[in-house]
Formats: sequence, structure tokens, C-alpha cells
Amino acid sequence: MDELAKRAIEVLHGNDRGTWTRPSPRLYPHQWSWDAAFVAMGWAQLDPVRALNELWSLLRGQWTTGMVPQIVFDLNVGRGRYEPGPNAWGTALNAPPGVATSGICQPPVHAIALARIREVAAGRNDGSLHEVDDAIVDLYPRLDRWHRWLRTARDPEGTGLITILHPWESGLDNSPRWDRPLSRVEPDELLDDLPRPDLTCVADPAERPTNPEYQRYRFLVDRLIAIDYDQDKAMEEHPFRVADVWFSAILASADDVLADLAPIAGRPEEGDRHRADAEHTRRALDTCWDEDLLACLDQDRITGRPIRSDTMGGFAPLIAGCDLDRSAVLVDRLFGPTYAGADGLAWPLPLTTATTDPRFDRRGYWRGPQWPPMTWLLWRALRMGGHTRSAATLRSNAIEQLRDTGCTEYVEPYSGRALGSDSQSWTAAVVLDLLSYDP
Ligand code: 2M8
Repeated sequence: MDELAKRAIEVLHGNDRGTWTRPSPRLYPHQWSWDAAFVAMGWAQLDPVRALNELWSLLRGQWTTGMVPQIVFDLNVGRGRYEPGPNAWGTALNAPPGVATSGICQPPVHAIALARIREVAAGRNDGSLHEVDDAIVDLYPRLDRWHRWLRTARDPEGTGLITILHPWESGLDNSPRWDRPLSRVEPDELLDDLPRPDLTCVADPAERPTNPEYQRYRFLVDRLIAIDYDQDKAMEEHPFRVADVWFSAILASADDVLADLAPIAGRPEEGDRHRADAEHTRRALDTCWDEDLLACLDQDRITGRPIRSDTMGGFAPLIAGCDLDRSAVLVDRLFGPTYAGADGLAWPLPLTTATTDPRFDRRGYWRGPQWPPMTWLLWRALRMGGHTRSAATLRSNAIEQLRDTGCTEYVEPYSGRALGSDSQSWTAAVVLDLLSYDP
């Protein structure tokens, strides 16, 4: 068997907790929301039913409001191993009985994962398609509620863009996109004994966010606890509110997918609603286009202004499925001299921040390095947008990188050094999916 595939399978098995998977053995010992979606696609290559369990495990934590939480905690993990842990979120009355969760969310990749599981099952001719289709009947309404929660609680004015209340909700936690809005967040008291177990899990603490950032992260969580996660209040007064274009674009694409899944779930009449939602977001993303940067910009909902930074977020229209003219511009930029085509890169793959952005940092967490799951999202977008040749190039470069770096969390783009955790589940999942692809 292919050595890389073997390593990826080892990583998934090593992080497997039976019905769900740790993102990594030490750094992230609980179940994370968007990791679970990627991981499910990885399991699909081995066992589509195990893949469905990954999604079901996550959805055990779905709140009655419809929110799918960023973390579903494993209560067997020792106290203090990950912070903020299960007792730090004040969510006991919000989460379903018997399940401990955080109180924020992450990008909605789940429907995309479910459709991919189905596609893989369909190619197996072993009866698993039947099981997947049965599961879709029950999973679809859960995902529909999740999307509806995002489109109401996090977009009460129906703008088509989803507001995040914490950088962790973006998944691209430390992106320079959040620097400005986060700098205005002033914790009223600083935690002297800020617990940072994460710093002991990486080779160099510089591979993780800084303490001042963590003080703000904790403060934002405390502010949400203080209003008991009341979303209406949060959307009016929370000190960090940003309409996140990358998150919104993923939702648009996931809505297109839900439209395709609706008939399989026995709800054909709901397809049009999802398509209209996706279209609405695509139009909203159009209004966030910056002609100078040639990028789509997040909107700070507190100042009412766009956030000018040249990052991966700018490619949101590609993820959402935009028209040919715009996608041609974005594909040029993606492979151009400030992103994948930058001089001196070990592999020509997308960067999380443009090399020309003043805050580009080749080692900084989400501030420059290459992240395999983001490469995967862009690869999928290129394929779906009909950019077949670019997609093929991206895929083969990604595989080449992964052969060298293994299932690492992220990669320093110039030296090609593996950074963060070295057994990251979503990277393993991306490996399996990329290797399996048969155009
Ligand atoms: C990272 O985020 C968590 C907080 O959610 C952390 O730093 O502790 C991010 O890379 C995020 O996107 C990812 O889902 C998570 C688990 O892999 O780790």
C-alpha cells in the first residue's frame, strides 16, 4: 500500500475513540466540529458507516437552538489537559443532557462531508450506499436546523453573511483578519494564572497563539457566559462581531449540497430554499469585493467597515461558487506571486496570508503557513468551478507536500518544515481523500 496512505490510516486509528476522533492525541483531545467533518471524509475511505458515526457523535452535542458546537468534550480526559475545558464554558444548561460542549461554533463543512461520504459509498458497491441514504433521512433535518440557526441567530437582518463572535469560530483562529477587531477587545481583568496546556504540546511555544491573544479569547468566552449565550444580545453588544466571508462561503456551498441531499432525505420540496440561501450569500459576498486588493473582505459589524487584509479569506467567492469572471481573477491570484506562486516556496500551495501583507508571518499560527484542509477546500472549489487543470495541479502539489511532511497540522511554506501537531486527524483525512480521487 502507498506509504502515505498507510501513515494516514495509522493516524486516524491512533486518534480514534470508537465513534469519534481526536484532532490530535495531545494538543486536541476532544471532538472538534469542523475537524469532525473532514475526519468523516477520511473514514469514508475506510468505512462509510464509521464516517457517519463521526457526524452522529458530533451531533450529540447539537443544542436545541440548532447550533453545532465547536467542541464536544470527552469527559474522560484529565482535568486541565485542554483549556478552556468542559467546566470553563458555562454551557451545562444549553448543551443536551449528559453532553458537555463549548458555547461557540465553527464553519459548517458537515453537509459537504455527508455528500462526500455518500459519493464514496456509491462507488463501493457493497451496500453501504443504502446505509448512508438511510442515515441521510435522519441527518438532513439536523443539518438543516444547523444552517437555519446560522442564518437567523447569526444573520438576524438577513444580509447573507454570517457573523462570528470569537476568532475560534472562524477556524482560522489567528488570521491577521482578526487583529484589528480583537485589538479593540479590552479584558477588564487579566487572568494571572492563564492556563496554557497547549504550549507543552508543541516543539516551540511560538507555534501557538500568544498569551495576550489568549487573555482576549478567554474574555470573549466570559462575555458570552455572562449573557448566557443569548444570541440576540450578543449580536447587539458583544465586543467582537465580524461577518466572516470564508465561513459564509462554506455555508453557501454547504447549502448547495443540502439542496442535493433534500430529495434523498425525502424532502425534495426543500431544495429550492437551500439554493436560494446559497445564492443570497453569493450575492452578499459580491458586495464585499475589494477592487484594489482583488479580494473579498470580512465586515466588522461594530465599526461597519471592511477589514482590509490580504488573506486566504479573500478567496471566499471561489469557495462559494462565484461566476466565471470573478473566479478567473481569483484563480490567477491563488497561483500568483503573492500566494502559491511566491518565490522560494517549498511547494506551490496556497498560503493563509499573502506574502505581501504586512502581517504575513511564515511560521505564525494561521498567519502564513499552509494548512492541508484549506488546500483541500480550495481544491474542491476549483474542481466544482470547472478549473480542472488548476485543481489537478493543486492536488498533485498537495500530495507531494504531504509525502514529505506527513500528517502534520501545518507547514512553514519556505523551509517546508512540519509545524504544530505531527498526527493531525484532519490532515490524515485529507490525505486519504486526495489519494482516492479518481477524476
Ligand atoms: C485550532 O483551534 C483550537 C480552538 O478551537 C485551538 O487552537 O485550541 C484551529 O486550528 C481550529 O481550526 C481547529 O479546528 C482546532 C482543532 O484542530 O485547532
